[in-house]
Amino acid sequence: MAVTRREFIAGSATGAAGLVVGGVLGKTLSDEGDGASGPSGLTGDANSVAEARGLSPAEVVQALKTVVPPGRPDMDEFYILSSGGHSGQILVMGVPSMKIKKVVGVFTPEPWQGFGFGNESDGLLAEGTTSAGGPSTSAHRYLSWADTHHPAISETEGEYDGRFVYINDRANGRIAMVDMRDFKTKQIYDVPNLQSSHGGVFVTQNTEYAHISTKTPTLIEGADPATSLENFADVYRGYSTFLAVDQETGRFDLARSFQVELPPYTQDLADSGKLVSHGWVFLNSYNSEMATGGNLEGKPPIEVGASANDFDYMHIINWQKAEQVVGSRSVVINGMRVIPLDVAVEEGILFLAPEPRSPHGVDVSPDGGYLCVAGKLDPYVTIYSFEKMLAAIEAQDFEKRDQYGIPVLNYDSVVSGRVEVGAGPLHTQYDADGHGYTSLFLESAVAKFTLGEPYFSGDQAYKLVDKVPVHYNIGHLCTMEGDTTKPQGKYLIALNKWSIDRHSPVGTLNPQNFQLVDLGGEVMEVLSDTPIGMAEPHYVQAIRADRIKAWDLYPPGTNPLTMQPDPNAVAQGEERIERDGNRVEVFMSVTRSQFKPDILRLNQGDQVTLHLTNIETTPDATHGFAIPRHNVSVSLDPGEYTRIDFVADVQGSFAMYCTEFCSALHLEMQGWMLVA
Ligand code: CUK
Ligand code: CUA
Repeated sequence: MAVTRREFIAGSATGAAGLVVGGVLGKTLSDEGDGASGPSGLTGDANSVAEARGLSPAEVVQALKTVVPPGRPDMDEFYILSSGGHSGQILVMGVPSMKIKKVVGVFTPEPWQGFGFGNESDGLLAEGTTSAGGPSTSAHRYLSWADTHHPAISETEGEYDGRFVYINDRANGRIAMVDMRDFKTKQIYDVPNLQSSHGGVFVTQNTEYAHISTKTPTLIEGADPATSLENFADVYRGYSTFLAVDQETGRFDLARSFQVELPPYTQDLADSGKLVSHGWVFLNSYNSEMATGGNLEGKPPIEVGASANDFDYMHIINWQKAEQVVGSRSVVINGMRVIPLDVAVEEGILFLAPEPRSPHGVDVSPDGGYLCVAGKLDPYVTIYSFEKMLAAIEAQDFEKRDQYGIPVLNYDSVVSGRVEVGAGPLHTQYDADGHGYTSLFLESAVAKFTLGEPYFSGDQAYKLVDKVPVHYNIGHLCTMEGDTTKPQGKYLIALNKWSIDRHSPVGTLNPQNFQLVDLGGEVMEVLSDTPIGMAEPHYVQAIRADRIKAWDLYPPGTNPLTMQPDPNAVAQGEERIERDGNRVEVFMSVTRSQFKPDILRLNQGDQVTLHLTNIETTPDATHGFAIPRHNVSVSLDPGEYTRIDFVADVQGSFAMYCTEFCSALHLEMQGWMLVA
């Protein structure tokens, strides 16, 4: 029997997320029932509004659990950092509101941040395009798009520390670093020997390294591309890359970085060991058959060839051991130290474990003791024990060696449980109580199951305990800090690939759909749908809001690329134009509501450098600076310095202007660039 709205408000509903709604709410709401009416045309107390809007009791509770009222930003307890998919960016959102707070320009020009439109960020993007197939063969000066997949927030002791976030470019085998003090990209690194990367991005427990690995194996230097597919096993290789992190700046210290050469099995998702498994990394692969396709040449398509064997291989890498031998036993390939495959085997750095065919995620549990591998084509999550792996390695409990001589651990010796979760399992995250949550792509659902000791024992271990439908075709999922040593439970976000009927129609290309799921109750419950109208996010990490220590102002004259005061920044009164032949340097201040100088008198062919400093000390007093017909658009936050270099090669009068509505006289914030 249906509960009327009035009964619901007067009665009691227990929600998850630890919220109890009922008597108290009913009382408060009726006490406020003074008939206030707003521009929506809705009048009366909460009961009447709910009724007028046709909200069911359950929907009212869902809304109450997710609403962040005006002026209460602290009610978003978590931030999520989401990959922007083929937008090449990062999205920052709040939880539980699911409101977008920012889109961070990472690999793709982002006009509203002036990212990639004439200032130093052009240099950053160009620097991130160095290897073969880069600018020389591209229509652009640099690769101007990317497919961001896996964000990795920096960690200390396996907990997010809110300092940096790393993210990879699936398409081009690159990795970027964003500083979480200002949420801006500081470095883009085009990783040698990687043409593409996918799920192999994470940081080690104390951000000693940011890891990135190959997806499709790379053709080795000097091999003939034309015959390469016939000789695939010999001329293609995978690489597991350990980029050492400078703890002060978050940047990659390339002199301390290295790669481990891998067989060409198409390494895919990966994760870092933590606590008991600290010092190790784990990478799945899904094409140990080394299928190469050729469906128009009478061969099976890759999807068939790559699914022929019953097992693929998890790669188990001891990076602390690799760290010890890299100085003496590596070769340098394209500027990167590489530990060759045979050395990795000889030194006990690399092992394999069989995993059911075509696996997707491999996800290490909060205590570091378990690895959950989702089967993609297999309805099970297979749970490996790290302790058993170590024991098997020690006892040389190998079922064989693969064709490259890599020891393959005995499957039965390293697997500690299997849970039948449903169709198309992909990724697993955790809560603090020993539960795993696995996304089921084919079934469009999330499954919740139990791990073994020390969390659950006997009958209670390795059991499916709950399942909730999601809409639709879920890829990743994310519990709050659910891939760290300190998962927070509370919420789960389902990253759904399809949305069909979930949002108002916007044409033939539908948005992705993020669904917020409540983990606080007896059973999981979907609370909200959020369309992501700009990309296909893959992975998301959720960090507690109180771990973020973002700046609201730059110290005067800060260059965001160095996060230091720039020698060319100006204070008020230091503005000037310096000319030496056809070299012109302009030292300009930017403040409400003028550029100083506001007239630039140039000769055609002048080589111009503009040094711009926003001298504001008020938070949010951001100015833009644009030159028409020159593709110059920059954004200057208070205290920020940037530089623009160009040749004044077109005669004319160009009206410079500020692109941010910064003050009542914003429209007057303009100037002239005269090229005669
Ligand atoms: S992958 Cu598994 S659904 Cu790119 Cu992390 Cu997307
Ligand atoms: Cu400065 Cu508008």
